[in-house]
Amino acid sequence: MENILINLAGLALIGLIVWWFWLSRPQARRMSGAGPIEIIVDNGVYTPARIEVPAGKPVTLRFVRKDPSPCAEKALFDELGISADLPVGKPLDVIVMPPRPGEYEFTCQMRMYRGTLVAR
Ligand SMILES: [Cu+2]
Repeated sequence: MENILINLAGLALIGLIVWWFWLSRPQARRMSGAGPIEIIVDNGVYTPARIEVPAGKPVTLRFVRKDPSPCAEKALFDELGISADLPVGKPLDVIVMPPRPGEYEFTCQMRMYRGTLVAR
């Protein structure tokens, strides 16, 4: 009986790990109200990395860079023609305006940090 319980616990743990690594997708963060959307820059990821915004309206993204490595120093929005230098530990507001509905990528200069604006 005890062995079965241990096996069940093991299965549950495996299920959780599978869910965590393969099945859970980052939630798109929807813009709430008119305030800036904060994006944490740390450990090689933007958090959130997928952000829903309205198309054709200016949106303020507040980058908070915690990663001091040079890799994190720029935020580039190629399709929007925006290049921002992010100071370490000091929030920087970047105003973007995706012209049409669609997905707009933003990255660091080496394209290791990657995020997506989803304009609707
Ligand atoms: Cu980089």
